Amino acid sequence: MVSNNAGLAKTVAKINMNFNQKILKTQQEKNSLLCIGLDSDVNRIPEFLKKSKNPQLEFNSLIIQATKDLVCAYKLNLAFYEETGNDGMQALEKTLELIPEEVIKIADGKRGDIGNTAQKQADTLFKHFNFDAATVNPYMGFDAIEPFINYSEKGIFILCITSNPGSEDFQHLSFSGKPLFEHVALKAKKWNTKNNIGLVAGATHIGELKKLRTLLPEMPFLIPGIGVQKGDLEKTIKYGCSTDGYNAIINVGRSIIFPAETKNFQENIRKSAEKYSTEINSYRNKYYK
Ligand code: OMP
Repeated sequence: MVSNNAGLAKTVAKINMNFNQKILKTQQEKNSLLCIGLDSDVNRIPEFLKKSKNPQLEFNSLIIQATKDLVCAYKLNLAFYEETGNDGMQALEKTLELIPEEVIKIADGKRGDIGNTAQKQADTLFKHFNFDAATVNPYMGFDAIEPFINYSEKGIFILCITSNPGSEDFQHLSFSGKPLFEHVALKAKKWNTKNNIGLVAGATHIGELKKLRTLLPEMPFLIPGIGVQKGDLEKTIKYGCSTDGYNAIINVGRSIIFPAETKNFQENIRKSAEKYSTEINSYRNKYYK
C-alpha cells in the first residue's frame, strides 16, 4: 500500500510539473544532456533497411533501441518525414510510441504563424502527435507563438541565435543598443510566465551563447550544431549550461545516426552516442562540479 501511494504521489508530482522542471528532472535522472536528432533522411538509410515496410520507422526503431538509456531527448525534424508523405507521417506517429515516456520528444518544425494557423500547428504537434516540445520562429511576434505557450505542460524552444551562416543576416543587426538575438532572449524571458519556454542557440556561436547564459542563467537551451556543423563541444558545455551543469540540451544528428560503417549498425550508433555522452559529462565534471 505504502509503495502504491508513493508511486501515485510521484506520478501526480510529474503531472503537476511545468515543462522546464520536467526537462531538468529527466537530465538529472538520466545524467545526460544528449539529444539525438532523428533527422532520418530517406536517401541515407542503410541498404539493409530499404526493403522493410517503412524504412524510416525501422531505422528510428533501431536507433532508439540502441540509445534510449543514453539520452534526455530525441528531436525529430519534421521536414524529413514530410518528404515521404503518408509513410513519413506513419513513421512519425509510430516512432513517438517507441520513445520511453521519460525521454523528451521535440518536434523541430520551426513553427509560428498568425494566431488561428499557429493554433492548428500547436494542436497538431501537441495533441495529435503528443510531442513534448516544439521549436518556433519568433519573427512574427508573440501572437504567432502564443498558442504553443498556452500548452503549459509542453515546451517551446524559440529560435534565438541559429547555427547556420545566414544567422548573420538578421540576428546580429543592432537596434536600441542590442543585437536582435538579445531582444529575442529578453522577450522570451518576459513571455516565460508558465516556465515552459527555452531558446535555440547554435553551438557555432560561442560568444553569443555565453552572453545568452548571462541573460538567462536557468532557462533550457536547445543547442544544435555539434558534429557535422563543427560546433565546439567543450566551450558549448562550459558556457551553455546553467550553474549546476544542466539545462543545455545538446543535439547531435548526422554524426550519430549515419555511421560510416553500417555493418554493425546498432553497435556503431551506440558507440558514437556513448562517445558524445561521455565527452559531455567529462566537461560538466570539469566546469561544474
Ligand atoms: P545535425 O547538423 O545533423 O546535427 O542536425 C542539426 C539539427 O538541428 C537539424 O535538424 C537542424 O534543422 C537543427 N537546427 C540547426 O541545425 N541549427 C539551428 O540553429 C537550429 C536548429 C533547430 O532548431 O533544431
